[in-house]
Amino acid sequence: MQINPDLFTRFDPLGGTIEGAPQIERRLSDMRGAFADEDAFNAALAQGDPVLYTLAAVAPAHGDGALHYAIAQIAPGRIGAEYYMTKGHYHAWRPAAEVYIGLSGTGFMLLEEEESHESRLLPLTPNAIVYVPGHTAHRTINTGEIPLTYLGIYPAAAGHDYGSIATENFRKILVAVNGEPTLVDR
Ligand code: PAN
Ligand code: ZN
Repeated sequence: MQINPDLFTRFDPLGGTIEGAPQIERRLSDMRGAFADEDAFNAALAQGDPVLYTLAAVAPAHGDGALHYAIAQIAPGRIGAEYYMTKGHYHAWRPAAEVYIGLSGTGFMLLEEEESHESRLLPLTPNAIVYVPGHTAHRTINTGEIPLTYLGIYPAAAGHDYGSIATENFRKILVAVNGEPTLVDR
């Protein structure tokens, strides 16, 4: 049966897919400027252009008050010492909050409040729920050995502002120090 995810669908927490939702890919080449170690980024890109994460979004059109949601899956890996992660964004409509639910794998969410620049690092694992307040840049990071999969639910009106992250990146980076995820200044 062809599923129309407008009112009902099913997802695969290991595959990161949602029935009826198209899946988009973000490759290493889409991430220029995101990772702190530019030499490591260029060296990795010279070896190939792997998919770093996929995103399957459902965007029902139900007018004011509608919600959208997406399942993302980040591959395990690192660029230099920095773990594979998402581009990260603010919501274009800054007051829009988001709820993240961990489905499989092990990782973190890095939050950065726009005015204070205060950073928060919160675990994202199965059974974890992370609330992302409005006015807060958010990025997801896979620190594990297997894909990290999670669900995000956000107002349809939120929109994605990637430009602000592209011009001014997160102030903190999550790197492996003696094999342990460690938050340090960029
Ligand atoms: C998530 C993100 C997902 C991919 O659904 O879109 O984690 O990250 P980027 O959008 O930063 O590439 C979300 O926060 N939506 O608002
Ligand atoms: Zn978001």
